[in-house]
Amino acid sequence: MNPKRNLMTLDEFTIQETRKFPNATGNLSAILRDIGLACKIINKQVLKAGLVDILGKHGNTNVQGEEQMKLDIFADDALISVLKGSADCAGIASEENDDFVAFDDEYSKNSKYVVLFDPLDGSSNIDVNASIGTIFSIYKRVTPLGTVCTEEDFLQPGNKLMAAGYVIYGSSTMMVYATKLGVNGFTLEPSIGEFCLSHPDMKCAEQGKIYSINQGNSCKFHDGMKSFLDYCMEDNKEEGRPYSHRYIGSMVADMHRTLIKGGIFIYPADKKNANGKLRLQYECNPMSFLMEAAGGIGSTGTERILDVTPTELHQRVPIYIGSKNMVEKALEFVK
Ligand code: P6P
Repeated sequence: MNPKRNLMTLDEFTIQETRKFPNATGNLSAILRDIGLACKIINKQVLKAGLVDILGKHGNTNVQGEEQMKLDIFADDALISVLKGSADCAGIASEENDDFVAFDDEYSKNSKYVVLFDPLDGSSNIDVNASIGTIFSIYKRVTPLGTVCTEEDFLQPGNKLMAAGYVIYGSSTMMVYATKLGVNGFTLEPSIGEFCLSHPDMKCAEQGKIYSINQGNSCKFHDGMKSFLDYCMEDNKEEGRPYSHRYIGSMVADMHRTLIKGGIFIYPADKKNANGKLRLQYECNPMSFLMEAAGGIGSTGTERILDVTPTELHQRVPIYIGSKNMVEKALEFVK
Protein backbone atom coordinates (compact mmCIF):
# COMPACT_ATOMS: atom_id res chain seq x y z
CA MET A 1 0.00 0.00 0.00
CA ASN A 2 1.37 3.41 -0.95
CA PRO A 3 2.08 5.31 2.34
CA LYS A 4 0.79 8.47 0.68
CA ARG A 5 -2.69 6.91 0.35
CA ASN A 6 -4.97 5.09 2.77
CA LEU A 7 -6.53 3.09 -0.05
CA MET A 8 -5.38 -0.33 -1.23
CA THR A 9 -6.71 -1.22 -4.66
CA LEU A 10 -7.74 -4.74 -5.70
CA ASP A 11 -4.64 -4.95 -7.90
CA GLU A 12 -2.33 -3.94 -5.02
CA PHE A 13 -4.06 -6.41 -2.70
CA THR A 14 -3.90 -9.38 -5.08
CA ILE A 15 -0.22 -8.68 -5.81
CA GLN A 16 0.43 -8.46 -2.05
CA GLU A 17 -1.33 -11.83 -1.62
CA THR A 18 0.72 -13.34 -4.45
CA ARG A 19 3.91 -12.38 -2.64
CA LYS A 20 2.89 -14.75 0.18
CA PHE A 21 3.42 -17.70 -2.18
CA PRO A 22 7.03 -17.73 -3.53
CA ASN A 23 6.06 -20.11 -6.34
CA ALA A 24 2.97 -18.14 -7.35
CA THR A 25 2.92 -16.98 -10.96
CA GLY A 26 0.38 -14.18 -10.46
CA ASN A 27 -2.09 -15.75 -12.90
CA LEU A 28 -4.83 -16.07 -10.27
CA SER A 29 -4.36 -12.41 -9.31
CA ALA A 30 -4.54 -11.48 -12.97
CA ILE A 31 -7.83 -13.35 -13.42
CA LEU A 32 -9.31 -11.56 -10.41
CA ARG A 33 -8.27 -8.26 -11.96
CA ASP A 34 -9.81 -9.35 -15.30
CA ILE A 35 -13.10 -10.18 -13.54
CA GLY A 36 -12.91 -6.82 -11.76
CA LEU A 37 -12.54 -5.04 -15.13
CA ALA A 38 -15.48 -6.93 -16.67
CA CYS A 39 -17.66 -6.12 -13.66
CA LYS A 40 -16.76 -2.41 -13.85
CA ILE A 41 -17.98 -2.52 -17.45
CA ILE A 42 -21.18 -4.29 -16.32
CA ASN A 43 -21.61 -1.85 -13.43
CA LYS A 44 -21.56 1.12 -15.81
CA GLN A 45 -24.41 -0.42 -17.80
CA VAL A 46 -26.39 -1.51 -14.72
CA LEU A 47 -26.21 2.01 -13.27
CA LYS A 48 -27.86 3.51 -16.33
CA ALA A 49 -30.25 0.61 -16.98
CA GLY A 50 -33.21 2.86 -16.28
CA LEU A 51 -32.10 5.39 -18.86
CA VAL A 52 -31.30 3.42 -21.96
CA ASP A 53 -33.23 0.85 -23.89
CA ILE A 54 -31.46 -1.99 -22.18
CA LEU A 55 -34.24 -2.80 -19.76
CA GLY A 56 -36.82 -5.40 -20.41
CA LYS A 57 -36.75 -8.78 -21.99
CA HIS A 58 -34.21 -9.80 -24.62
CA GLY A 59 -36.80 -12.08 -26.14
CA ASN A 60 -34.64 -15.20 -25.76
CA THR A 61 -34.75 -17.69 -22.94
CA ASN A 62 -31.62 -19.24 -21.42
CA VAL A 63 -30.89 -22.89 -20.77
CA GLN A 64 -32.78 -22.51 -17.49
CA GLY A 65 -35.87 -21.56 -19.45
CA GLU A 66 -35.71 -18.08 -17.90
CA GLU A 67 -36.48 -14.93 -19.92
CA GLN A 68 -33.12 -13.34 -20.76
CA MET A 69 -32.94 -9.66 -19.85
CA LYS A 70 -30.81 -7.60 -22.23
CA LEU A 71 -28.42 -6.80 -19.35
CA ASP A 72 -27.91 -10.56 -18.88
CA ILE A 73 -26.58 -10.78 -22.40
CA PHE A 74 -24.45 -7.67 -22.03
CA ALA A 75 -22.93 -8.98 -18.79
CA ASP A 76 -22.28 -12.41 -20.31
CA ASP A 77 -20.58 -10.85 -23.34
CA ALA A 78 -18.48 -8.52 -21.18
CA LEU A 79 -17.10 -11.36 -19.06
CA ILE A 80 -16.42 -13.61 -22.06
CA SER A 81 -14.64 -10.89 -24.05
CA VAL A 82 -12.41 -9.76 -21.15
CA LEU A 83 -11.48 -13.32 -20.13
CA LYS A 84 -10.92 -14.41 -23.75
CA GLY A 85 -8.60 -11.43 -24.23
CA SER A 86 -6.66 -12.14 -21.04
CA ALA A 87 -3.62 -14.42 -20.91
CA ASP A 88 -4.84 -16.23 -17.85
CA CYS A 89 -8.04 -18.12 -18.72
CA ALA A 90 -8.37 -21.29 -20.81
CA GLY A 91 -12.15 -21.13 -21.06
CA ILE A 92 -15.43 -20.26 -19.37
CA ALA A 93 -18.82 -21.73 -18.50
CA SER A 94 -21.76 -19.41 -17.93
CA GLU A 95 -25.21 -19.92 -16.48
CA GLU A 96 -26.48 -18.07 -19.56
CA ASN A 97 -24.80 -20.43 -22.07
CA ASP A 98 -25.90 -23.99 -22.79
CA ASP A 99 -22.31 -25.25 -23.05
CA PHE A 100 -18.83 -24.20 -21.91
CA VAL A 101 -16.62 -22.07 -24.18
CA ALA A 102 -13.02 -23.23 -24.72
CA PHE A 103 -10.65 -20.48 -25.90
CA ASP A 104 -8.44 -21.96 -28.63
CA ASP A 105 -5.69 -19.35 -29.11
CA GLU A 106 -2.18 -20.30 -27.98
CA TYR A 107 -2.17 -17.99 -24.95
CA SER A 108 -5.48 -19.34 -23.65
CA LYS A 109 -4.56 -22.96 -24.31
CA ASN A 110 -1.49 -22.45 -22.11
CA SER A 111 -3.49 -20.81 -19.30
CA LYS A 112 -3.83 -22.57 -15.97
CA TYR A 113 -7.35 -21.56 -14.96
CA VAL A 114 -10.99 -21.79 -16.06
CA VAL A 115 -13.76 -19.48 -14.87
CA LEU A 116 -17.46 -20.20 -14.31
CA PHE A 117 -19.95 -17.41 -13.73
CA ASP A 118 -23.53 -16.32 -13.38
CA PRO A 119 -23.11 -13.02 -15.20
CA LEU A 120 -26.09 -11.22 -13.73
CA ASP A 121 -27.79 -13.15 -10.97
CA GLY A 122 -31.17 -11.90 -9.82
CA SER A 123 -31.76 -10.14 -13.12
CA SER A 124 -35.54 -10.39 -12.64
CA ASN A 125 -34.97 -7.59 -10.10
CA ILE A 126 -33.48 -5.19 -12.66
CA ASP A 127 -36.84 -3.54 -13.40
CA VAL A 128 -37.50 -2.91 -9.72
CA ASN A 129 -34.00 -1.54 -9.05
CA ALA A 130 -33.17 -4.14 -6.42
CA SER A 131 -29.53 -5.18 -6.02
CA ILE A 132 -28.25 -7.77 -8.51
CA GLY A 133 -24.86 -9.36 -8.93
CA THR A 134 -22.21 -11.36 -10.76
CA ILE A 135 -21.09 -14.64 -9.18
CA PHE A 136 -17.77 -16.21 -10.24
CA SER A 137 -15.68 -19.33 -9.60
CA ILE A 138 -12.04 -19.95 -10.53
CA TYR A 139 -10.68 -23.51 -10.88
CA LYS A 140 -7.22 -24.73 -11.86
CA ARG A 141 -7.77 -26.76 -15.07
CA VAL A 142 -7.26 -30.53 -14.84
CA THR A 143 -6.48 -30.99 -18.56
CA PRO A 144 -2.89 -30.52 -19.87
CA LEU A 145 -1.54 -27.03 -20.63
CA GLY A 146 -1.27 -26.42 -24.37
CA THR A 147 -4.53 -28.24 -25.08
CA VAL A 148 -8.06 -26.89 -25.45
CA CYS A 149 -9.95 -27.20 -22.13
CA THR A 150 -12.74 -29.77 -21.91
CA GLU A 151 -15.96 -30.20 -19.92
CA GLU A 152 -13.94 -32.08 -17.27
CA ASP A 153 -12.32 -28.76 -16.31
CA PHE A 154 -15.77 -27.34 -15.49
CA LEU A 155 -17.22 -30.33 -13.63
CA GLN A 156 -14.89 -30.12 -10.65
CA PRO A 157 -16.33 -30.18 -7.11
CA GLY A 158 -16.35 -26.96 -5.12
CA ASN A 159 -13.64 -28.30 -2.81
CA LYS A 160 -11.23 -27.81 -5.74
CA LEU A 161 -11.98 -24.10 -6.05
CA MET A 162 -8.98 -21.73 -6.07
CA ALA A 163 -11.10 -18.60 -5.59
CA ALA A 164 -14.76 -17.63 -5.75
CA GLY A 165 -16.90 -14.61 -5.02
CA TYR A 166 -19.36 -12.06 -6.28
CA VAL A 167 -19.81 -8.46 -7.30
CA ILE A 168 -22.95 -6.81 -5.95
CA TYR A 169 -24.39 -3.87 -7.90
CA GLY A 170 -26.20 -2.16 -5.04
CA SER A 171 -26.17 1.17 -3.21
CA SER A 172 -22.45 0.78 -3.72
CA THR A 173 -20.70 -1.69 -6.00
CA MET A 174 -18.63 -4.21 -4.12
CA MET A 175 -16.48 -7.19 -5.02
CA VAL A 176 -16.27 -9.85 -2.30
CA TYR A 177 -14.09 -12.90 -2.95
CA ALA A 178 -12.51 -15.76 -1.07
CA THR A 179 -9.29 -17.71 -1.47
CA LYS A 180 -7.99 -20.25 1.03
CA LEU A 181 -6.47 -17.23 2.82
CA GLY A 182 -9.89 -15.78 3.65
CA VAL A 183 -12.60 -13.39 2.47
CA ASN A 184 -12.05 -9.75 1.58
CA GLY A 185 -14.42 -7.04 0.33
CA PHE A 186 -13.59 -4.21 -2.07
CA THR A 187 -15.80 -1.19 -2.73
CA LEU A 188 -15.70 0.51 -6.12
CA GLU A 189 -14.34 4.04 -5.79
CA PRO A 190 -15.86 5.69 -8.89
CA SER A 191 -13.53 8.71 -8.82
CA ILE A 192 -10.55 6.47 -9.62
CA GLY A 193 -12.47 3.53 -11.12
CA GLU A 194 -10.83 1.05 -8.76
CA PHE A 195 -12.15 -1.55 -6.32
CA CYS A 196 -10.57 -0.57 -2.97
CA LEU A 197 -10.20 -2.76 0.12
CA SER A 198 -13.04 -1.78 2.46
CA HIS A 199 -13.91 -5.02 4.30
CA PRO A 200 -10.71 -6.94 5.18
CA ASP A 201 -10.93 -10.50 6.54
CA MET A 202 -14.73 -10.84 6.50
CA LYS A 203 -16.31 -13.38 8.85
CA CYS A 204 -19.86 -14.74 9.12
CA ALA A 205 -21.15 -14.77 12.71
CA GLU A 206 -21.83 -18.27 14.07
CA GLN A 207 -25.32 -17.17 15.08
CA GLY A 208 -27.65 -14.62 13.48
CA LYS A 209 -31.24 -13.46 13.78
CA ILE A 210 -32.37 -13.43 10.13
CA TYR A 211 -33.75 -16.26 8.02
CA SER A 212 -34.08 -15.82 4.26
CA ILE A 213 -36.34 -18.06 2.17
CA ASN A 214 -39.18 -17.64 -0.33
CA GLN A 215 -41.89 -18.42 2.20
CA GLY A 216 -44.44 -18.18 -0.61
CA ASN A 217 -43.36 -21.68 -1.58
CA SER A 218 -44.29 -23.10 1.86
CA CYS A 219 -47.18 -25.12 0.43
CA LYS A 220 -44.58 -27.18 -1.46
CA PHE A 221 -42.13 -27.56 1.44
CA HIS A 222 -41.51 -30.91 3.11
CA ASP A 223 -42.61 -31.21 6.75
CA GLY A 224 -39.07 -30.81 8.16
CA MET A 225 -38.69 -27.48 6.36
CA LYS A 226 -42.08 -26.32 7.63
CA SER A 227 -41.08 -27.28 11.19
CA PHE A 228 -37.85 -25.28 10.88
CA LEU A 229 -39.85 -22.23 9.75
CA ASP A 230 -42.13 -22.66 12.79
CA TYR A 231 -38.95 -22.78 14.93
CA CYS A 232 -37.70 -19.52 13.36
CA MET A 233 -41.06 -17.82 14.04
CA GLU A 234 -41.49 -19.22 17.58
CA ASP A 235 -41.80 -16.64 20.38
CA ASN A 236 -38.81 -17.71 22.50
CA LYS A 237 -37.06 -14.66 23.92
CA GLU A 238 -34.29 -16.43 25.78
CA GLU A 239 -33.23 -18.13 22.55
CA GLY A 240 -33.52 -14.89 20.59
CA ARG A 241 -36.56 -15.82 18.53
CA PRO A 242 -38.65 -15.05 16.57
CA TYR A 243 -36.02 -14.33 13.91
CA SER A 244 -36.58 -11.59 11.32
CA HIS A 245 -37.46 -12.69 7.79
CA ARG A 246 -35.69 -10.98 4.89
CA TYR A 247 -35.90 -12.13 1.25
CA ILE A 248 -34.83 -9.97 -1.70
CA GLY A 249 -35.07 -12.70 -4.34
CA SER A 250 -31.57 -11.91 -5.59
CA MET A 251 -29.12 -14.47 -4.22
CA VAL A 252 -26.13 -12.11 -4.26
CA ALA A 253 -28.06 -9.53 -2.22
CA ASP A 254 -29.45 -12.10 0.24
CA MET A 255 -26.01 -13.71 0.61
CA HIS A 256 -24.21 -10.37 1.08
CA ARG A 257 -26.57 -9.52 3.95
CA THR A 258 -26.13 -13.03 5.40
CA LEU A 259 -22.33 -12.66 5.32
CA ILE A 260 -22.33 -9.22 6.92
CA LYS A 261 -25.18 -9.58 9.45
CA GLY A 262 -25.24 -13.35 9.99
CA GLY A 263 -28.29 -15.48 9.28
CA ILE A 264 -29.36 -18.37 7.08
CA PHE A 265 -30.35 -18.42 3.41
CA ILE A 266 -32.34 -21.41 2.18
CA TYR A 267 -33.54 -22.54 -1.21
CA PRO A 268 -34.74 -26.04 -0.29
CA ALA A 269 -35.83 -29.09 -2.18
CA ASP A 270 -39.61 -29.20 -2.26
CA LYS A 271 -42.38 -31.53 -3.38
CA LYS A 272 -42.15 -30.26 -6.97
CA ASN A 273 -38.38 -29.69 -7.25
CA ALA A 274 -36.30 -32.47 -5.68
CA ASN A 275 -33.12 -30.44 -6.31
CA GLY A 276 -34.44 -26.98 -5.50
CA LYS A 277 -33.76 -24.15 -7.96
CA LEU A 278 -30.21 -22.84 -7.56
CA ARG A 279 -27.33 -24.09 -9.72
CA LEU A 280 -24.47 -26.00 -8.16
CA GLN A 281 -21.66 -24.67 -10.37
CA TYR A 282 -22.80 -21.06 -10.80
CA GLU A 283 -24.39 -20.17 -7.44
CA CYS A 284 -24.13 -22.80 -4.71
CA ASN A 285 -20.47 -23.82 -4.97
CA PRO A 286 -19.01 -20.29 -5.15
CA MET A 287 -21.21 -19.03 -2.33
CA SER A 288 -20.44 -22.11 -0.19
CA PHE A 289 -16.69 -21.76 -0.78
CA LEU A 290 -16.89 -18.11 0.27
CA MET A 291 -19.15 -18.77 3.26
CA GLU A 292 -16.92 -21.60 4.56
CA ALA A 293 -13.86 -19.32 4.22
CA ALA A 294 -15.79 -16.83 6.38
CA GLY A 295 -16.58 -19.48 9.03
CA GLY A 296 -20.06 -20.44 7.80
CA ILE A 297 -21.54 -23.62 6.31
CA GLY A 298 -23.05 -24.54 2.91
CA SER A 299 -25.10 -27.77 2.80
CA THR A 300 -27.51 -29.47 0.40
CA GLY A 301 -29.43 -30.64 3.46
CA THR A 302 -27.72 -34.02 3.29
CA GLU A 303 -24.09 -33.22 2.44
CA ARG A 304 -21.49 -30.46 2.24
CA ILE A 305 -22.11 -28.59 -1.04
CA LEU A 306 -18.39 -28.39 -1.82
CA ASP A 307 -18.19 -32.21 -1.79
CA VAL A 308 -20.93 -32.76 -4.39
CA THR A 309 -19.44 -34.25 -7.55
CA PRO A 310 -20.99 -32.36 -10.47
CA THR A 311 -22.42 -34.52 -13.26
CA GLU A 312 -23.63 -31.79 -15.60
CA LEU A 313 -22.96 -28.07 -15.97
CA HIS A 314 -26.41 -26.76 -15.03
CA GLN A 315 -27.43 -29.15 -12.30
CA ARG A 316 -29.31 -27.77 -9.34
CA VAL A 317 -28.96 -28.54 -5.62
CA PRO A 318 -30.90 -27.51 -2.53
CA ILE A 319 -28.94 -25.01 -0.41
CA TYR A 320 -28.84 -24.22 3.32
CA ILE A 321 -26.08 -21.65 3.83
CA GLY A 322 -24.90 -19.08 6.35
CA SER A 323 -24.21 -18.90 10.09
CA LYS A 324 -22.82 -22.20 11.36
CA ASN A 325 -25.21 -22.64 14.31
CA MET A 326 -28.29 -21.71 12.24
CA VAL A 327 -27.45 -24.10 9.39
CA GLU A 328 -26.74 -26.92 11.85
CA LYS A 329 -30.10 -26.27 13.55
CA ALA A 330 -31.92 -26.26 10.19
CA LEU A 331 -30.25 -29.58 9.26
CA GLU A 332 -31.60 -31.13 12.47
CA PHE A 333 -35.10 -30.45 11.14
CA VAL A 334 -34.63 -31.38 7.50
CA LYS A 335 -32.23 -34.34 7.63
P1 P6P B 1 -37.49 -17.29 -6.39
C1 P6P B 1 -32.76 -15.25 -9.23
O1 P6P B 1 -33.58 -15.65 -10.30
C2 P6P B 1 -32.31 -16.52 -8.50
O2 P6P B 1 -31.60 -17.34 -9.37
C3 P6P B 1 -31.49 -16.15 -7.27
O3 P6P B 1 -30.75 -14.98 -7.45
C4 P6P B 1 -32.54 -15.99 -6.18
O4 P6P B 1 -32.02 -16.32 -4.90
C5 P6P B 1 -33.61 -16.99 -6.61
O5 P6P B 1 -33.46 -17.21 -8.02
C6 P6P B 1 -34.99 -16.46 -6.34
O6 P6P B 1 -35.92 -17.48 -6.71
O7 P6P B 1 -38.10 -18.59 -6.85
O8 P6P B 1 -37.63 -17.08 -4.90
O9 P6P B 1 -37.93 -16.08 -7.18
